[in-house]
Amino acid sequence: GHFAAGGVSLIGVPTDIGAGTLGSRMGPEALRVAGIAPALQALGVKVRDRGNLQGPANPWLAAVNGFRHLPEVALWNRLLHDAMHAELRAGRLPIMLGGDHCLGIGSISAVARHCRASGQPLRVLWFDAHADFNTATLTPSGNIHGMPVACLCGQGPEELTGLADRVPAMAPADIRQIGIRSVDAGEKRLVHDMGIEVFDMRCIDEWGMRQVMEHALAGVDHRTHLHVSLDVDFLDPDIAPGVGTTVRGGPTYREAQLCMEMIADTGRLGSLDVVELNPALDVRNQTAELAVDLIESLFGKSTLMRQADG
Ligand code: HAR
Ligand code: MN
Ligand code: MN
Ligand code: MN
Repeated sequence: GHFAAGGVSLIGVPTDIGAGTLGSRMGPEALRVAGIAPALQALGVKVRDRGNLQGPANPWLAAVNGFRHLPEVALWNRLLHDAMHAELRAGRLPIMLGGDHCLGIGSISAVARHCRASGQPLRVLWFDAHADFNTATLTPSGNIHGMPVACLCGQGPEELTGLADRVPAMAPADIRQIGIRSVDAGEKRLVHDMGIEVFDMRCIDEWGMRQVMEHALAGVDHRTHLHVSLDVDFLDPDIAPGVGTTVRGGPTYREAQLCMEMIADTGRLGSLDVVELNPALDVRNQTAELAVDLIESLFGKSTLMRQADG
């Protein structure tokens, strides 16, 4: 059967608690307005919209000991971890509608925990302009959306590293980063020291997206749980203006579609984050609509077209 045979569950997480720009709290509604649920239904996927989680407001404070809003970030992530884990246990494919990328901590903590319980190997594909590997001492901003991968690998405060059944929640060997083009100096050293496999924009330029994705998916087998964490700032800002931290020189529409199509071909997608979409900065919801296009490909839209043709 289809890899989403148990259906998908949409979990809205309307917060910008870890970001440096307000507005990604509106991401879940923008994705709904762009038609995420009917788009998946048209592909034969059963969709349950679980609505939005409710958490603390964004107090918009300065950093304390290197973190902005640590208690609130921890609470949102605990709520998300529990919601995501419940969906996975019920055999469904959760799609987290963010919200900023600090939410990757709760989401992927739940996925990693579920994989240990079910004996499945985990592969996280982290699509982003940024490495998101800062720590309290390295961060230039205190914004926790710049820290989720470090937290998942055990580098961070226990409120954020300890959401799953063990610390670190995830091994550095379980993640591949794709599209990276903005990394802070200290962060760069830590990513290297932790042995994270990074396919940066230069790799994509020199090898092409097909070879990059073949490398990023190498070793994925019939048991692997694939988690996709899609930070919308991965995309070139010319096609995706609705994000708070744009970085020039990202993948084109077709390069991004190829990523999603190659993931669909594995048949191993198990969970998804769509984060950093900021409708306050978008133009006529085009970035949300683009995200929905990519999600359609992730769920096999073009594969179905090929089958229909042949
Ligand atoms: N590296 C910068 C910082 O840590 C900017 C991080 C921006 N992060 C995101 N998510 N938008 O990838 O402050
Ligand atoms: Mn499962
Ligand atoms: Mn990110
Ligand atoms: Mn980013």
